[in-house]
Amino acid sequence: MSEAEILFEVKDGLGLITLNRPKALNALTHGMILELERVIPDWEKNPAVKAVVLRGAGDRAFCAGGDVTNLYRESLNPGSGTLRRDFFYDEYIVNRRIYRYAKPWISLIDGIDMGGGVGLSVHGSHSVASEKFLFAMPETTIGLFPDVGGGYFLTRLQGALGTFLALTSHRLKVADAVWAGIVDAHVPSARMNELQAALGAADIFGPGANQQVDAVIARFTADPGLPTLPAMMHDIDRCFSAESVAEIEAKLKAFGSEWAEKQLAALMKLSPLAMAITLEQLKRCANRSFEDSMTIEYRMSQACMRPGRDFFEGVRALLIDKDQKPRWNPPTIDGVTRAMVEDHFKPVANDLVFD
Ligand code: QUE
Repeated sequence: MSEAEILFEVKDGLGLITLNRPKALNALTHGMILELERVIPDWEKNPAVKAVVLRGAGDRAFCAGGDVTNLYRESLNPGSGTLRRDFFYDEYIVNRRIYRYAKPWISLIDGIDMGGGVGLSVHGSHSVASEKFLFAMPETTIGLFPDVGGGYFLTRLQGALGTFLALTSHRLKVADAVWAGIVDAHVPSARMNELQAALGAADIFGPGANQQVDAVIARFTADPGLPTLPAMMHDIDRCFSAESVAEIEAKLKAFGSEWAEKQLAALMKLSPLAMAITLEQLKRCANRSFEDSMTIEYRMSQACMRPGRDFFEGVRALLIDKDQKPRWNPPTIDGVTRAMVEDHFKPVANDLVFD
C-alpha cells in the first residue's frame, strides 16, 4: 500500500489539505490536482467547512512545483498520452477556483514554495510563511514560463519586480516576500500548529470571514527581519523595464555594476525562447482578468509541450540527467524570431476558456 499523495480532512470547521509527497518536495501530480478539484468545490458549499487550510507534509517543502518529470516521460513515447494537455488544463482550473473561492483559503507555508506551489498559495485569501520559506518562479530555468497565474500576480507587483522574478528565477526569503506582498505575514515554523488550532477555535463566517482570519493570524505574526529588495528596486526598475529580452540584456551590460553582471550571468543560462515568451506573457496579462490570463497561459503551455521544445531539454538537463547543461534551441536571444513567440499565443484545440 502506498500512502495517498494528498490528504483531506474536515476538523474543527476547517477543511484541511496536506500535500503528501515529502520525498518529492510535495510536487503536484495530475492525480493530486484531480483530487483537489473533486473536493474543494464541495467544501465551498458545505456548511461544516468555514475555511480551507493548506499545508505540505515533511519538514522541507510546502510545494516545489508541478511534477514535470511525468510530462518528460510521456514525451519519450510521442502521441502516447494526454498528460501534457490535461495536467495544465486541470491545474489552471484549480488555480482559478482558489482565486474565486468563496471561503477563506489559508496557506501555511513552512518551506519551499515554487512554481505550481505558488499557484496554490498566492491566489488564496491568506498566506503565512515561516523562516524556512523559499519562493521562486523558476520555470525559465527549464524552458517554461511562470504559469499557474504568474501572468496575473507578477504583473501586479510593484515596478518591474514581477518581470525580474519571472525572467531570472530569483529566490526570495520570507522578509522579501512579505515586503513584496507575495505572502501576507511571517509566522514562525514552531507556531504553525498553534495557528491552525486557533483558526479551528475561531468564529469564521459571513462577509467578515476574511477579517476574522486576519485577526487570528495577527496574534501569531512575527517580525521577518529586513528585506533586501528595497535597496534593489531602483536597479530592477532601470534594467527590467524594457520591450524585449535583448533590451534587458543591453541595459544590464551598460549598467556595469556587480549586481547587473550577476543578473546577466543568470539570464545567460536560461532558455532564450522561454524568456522571450515570458516577457510577452507579462505584457499580455498585465491588464487582463484572471480568467483571460489563464487562457493565455494555457495556450502557451501547449505550445511549450510540442515535441523538441526547450521544456523537454530543460527537464532532461536539470531534473533527469542532471548534467545542468541544457542545449537551448535557439541558443541565443538573437535567434528568437517574432513568429516563434507569436506561435505561443494562438488558440489551441481543447482551449481553456472560462465563461
Ligand atoms: C525549475 C522548475 C522546476 C524545478 C526545477 C527548476 C519545477 C518543478 C520542479 C520539481 C521539483 C521537485 C519534484 C519535481 C519537480 O523542479 O517547476 O518532480 O519532485 O516542479 O529548475 O520550474
